[in-house]
Amino acid sequence: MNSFSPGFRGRGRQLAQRLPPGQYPTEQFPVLSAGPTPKVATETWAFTITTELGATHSWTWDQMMALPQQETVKDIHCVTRWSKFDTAWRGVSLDAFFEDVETAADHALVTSYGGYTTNLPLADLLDGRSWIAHTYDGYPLSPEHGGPARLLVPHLYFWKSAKWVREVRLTLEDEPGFWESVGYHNYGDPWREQRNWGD
Ligand SMILES: Nc1nc2c(c(=O)[nH]1)N[C@H]1C(S)=C(S)[C@@H](COP(=O)(O)O)O[C@H]1N2
Ligand SMILES: [Mo]
Repeated sequence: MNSFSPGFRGRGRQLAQRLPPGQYPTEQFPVLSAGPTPKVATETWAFTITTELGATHSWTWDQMMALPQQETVKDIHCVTRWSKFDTAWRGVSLDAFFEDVETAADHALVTSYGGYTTNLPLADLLDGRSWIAHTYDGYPLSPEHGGPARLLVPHLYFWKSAKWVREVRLTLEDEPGFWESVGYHNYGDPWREQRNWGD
C-alpha cells in the first residue's frame, strides 16, 4: 500500500500543515456576532488608545487613513473550528498607532462599538502582528464582518479580532473580556488549541 495519502500531496499537504489541530478549512466567510451589528459611520468613528494613567491618543477616520497603510494576507482560525486560508486585508498596523504611546502596561482590553470586549497581552498587538483593518478582499469591510473597521490579530483565535473596534485600553492587571469571562481561554493560541479555560 502506498504510505502517502493522496490527499496530503502537493498543495493539499501544504494546506494541511497550515491547519491548526481540530480545525477544518472553509471557503466561506461565516459571520459570528454575539449581538446585533452596530451602525458605525466613518464621519463619527474614532479609535482611541487609553493608557494605564488615563492618557488618550485618538484618531478620526481621516487621520487613521493618513497613517501608513499595509496589505496583509493571513490564515484565520475561529474557535468554532473553521479556518480560512489567505484572507486579504488592508489596514494600519497597531505599531503605527503605538508610536507615540508611553506605557508600562502589559495588558490590553479591546472594546468595540456595541460593547464587545476582548483582552490580550499588549505584546501581541505589536511587532507587525495586528492591524486595524478596514478593507477585505479589495472592498470596504462589510458591517457584519466589523466594518467600518475591526481589529485583526490572526495569530490568535478569531474572537480576539474585535469587530467595530473602538478602543484599546492598557491595563496593569489583566482583565478578561466578553468570551474570556465565560470560559474561553484567556490567550487563545490556535496552534496549542487553547479553546477553553484550562486547555
Ligand atoms: N464586536 C465584536 N467582535 C467580534 C465578535 C462579536 O460578537 N462582536 N465575535 C468574535 C468572534 S467569536 C469571531 S469568530 C469573529 C468573527 O468574525 P466574522 O463575523 O467576521 O467571521 O469576530 C470576533 N469579533
Ligand atoms: Mo468565534
